[in-house]
Amino acid sequence: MTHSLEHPDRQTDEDEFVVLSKSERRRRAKLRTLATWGETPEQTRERRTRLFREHALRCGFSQVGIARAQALPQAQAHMEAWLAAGRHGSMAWLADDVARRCNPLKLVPGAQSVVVVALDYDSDAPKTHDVALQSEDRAWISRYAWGDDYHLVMERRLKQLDAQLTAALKPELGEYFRGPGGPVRPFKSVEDMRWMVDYGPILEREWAVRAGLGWRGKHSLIVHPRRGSLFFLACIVTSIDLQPDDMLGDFCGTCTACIDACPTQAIVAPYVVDARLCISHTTIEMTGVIPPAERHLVGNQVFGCDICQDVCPWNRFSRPGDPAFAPRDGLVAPRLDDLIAMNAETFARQFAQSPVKRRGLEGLQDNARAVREGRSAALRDKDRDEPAQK
Ligand code: B12
Ligand code: SF4
Ligand code: SF4
Repeated sequence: MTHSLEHPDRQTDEDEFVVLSKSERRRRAKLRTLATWGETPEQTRERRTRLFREHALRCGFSQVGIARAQALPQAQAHMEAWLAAGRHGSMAWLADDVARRCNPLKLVPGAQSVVVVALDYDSDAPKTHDVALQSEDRAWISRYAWGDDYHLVMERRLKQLDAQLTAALKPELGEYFRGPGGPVRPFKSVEDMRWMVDYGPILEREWAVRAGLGWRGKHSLIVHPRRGSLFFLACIVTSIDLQPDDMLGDFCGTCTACIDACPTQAIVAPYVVDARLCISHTTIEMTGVIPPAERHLVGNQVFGCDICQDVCPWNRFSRPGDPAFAPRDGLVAPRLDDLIAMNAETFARQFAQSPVKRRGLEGLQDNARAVREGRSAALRDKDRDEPAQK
């Protein structure tokens, strides 16, 4: 057994250690003994692993996988090179404390496992090339942003999962928990189980690969052989020892569809995206108006970009997503003019609890105007070139 959980003579009171009464000590010891009675350490580990999986699926996640927590020196070297080349663009926060981002043991002392959960978000609505690229008066909002904000949806479920696991494990882990070689800490989810979605200092895709949730596609996103890539990820770092999953192989093969389709050549090498060139960065992360020189490249896209995923053959297998992500009325290929004319009240209603809210009405309208200007410039260029070709 790698854990030493027996600290019956203490209890936490706002992180102060106090002495427990004899009867309380006995009661807790009995509870723990009952919880793991007759189990080998391996069986305890298997049972806890099952518990994590079952609760994650019960909380509505579509996939769950587990990896052994460890530092990722190779990913760190790649990330440092990526940052040194300035590929993070305006996202300066990505360069903060890279060593921590690449080592879950710096997030949770004594971390043993990284649990990765996924939530599908696809729907039957058309793909980028079906609609947006064909229609000059239409805009494209990325399919991940047609419904509720995934941060909110995933956070709600992670909180639920955290509460369920804490309740289920408390009898056997008690109030105290000792990570291997780590200090004695109260068994509280914030200390022994830390979950994060998206903005947490962790390389979610690196862990998704290790936890067997898919392989890293050449567009850098995680692809699963039976669900494609249209799912979100979140990680739970825990000091609980769990059974890791096997990794899947890389099934991109000789395909380069995503690299070839990217309108800005943002996939600078297989598996490496230069965020500065990525339309998702230009339309969501970058502050200010899209520079005139880049407008013709963003096509119809006013928020995010789906092109590299829409062309991926594995997305034939994508699954209908959670109802929270179902497209709201009018968000699949909205009219550019409608976006540009939208007032604050309509924006607040249409984009309540949506990821687009973050961009704000002004930002969305700046993008929509830039798309329209980019289109007009492209049409002017076409008109100028066509007589010359005749
Ligand atoms: C910053 C960020 C972005 C940035 C940068 C994208 C990027 N590729 O890094 C921007 C704004 C562009 C972006 C866009 C999108 N994002 Co984003 N993004 C993130 C975020 C918050 C951090 C990613 C990060 O750390 N990037 C830093 C770089 C260094 O990381 P990296 O790509 O993993 O770097 C590795 C490789 O480059 C490789 N590498 C580097 N050099 C070399 C050299 C060789 C030889 C090799 C083999 C490898 C290699 O090693 C590096 C370290 O592992 C994650 C959430 C998270 N916390 O992980 C979501 C996340 C990756 N995004 C996500 C999504 C959905 C998107 C979009 C699809 C949204 C949209 N529709 O517009 C697009 C897709 C664009 C794309 N093709 O990547 C999902 C992906 C889900 C999935 N199935 O994979 C995530 C996981 C969010 C979530 N919680 O679900 N995103
Ligand atoms: S999201 Fe769009 S711009 Fe970014 S890499 Fe994919 S296709 Fe290229
Ligand atoms: S489009 Fe092709 S190369 Fe790109 S991720 Fe999908 S299978 Fe891999």
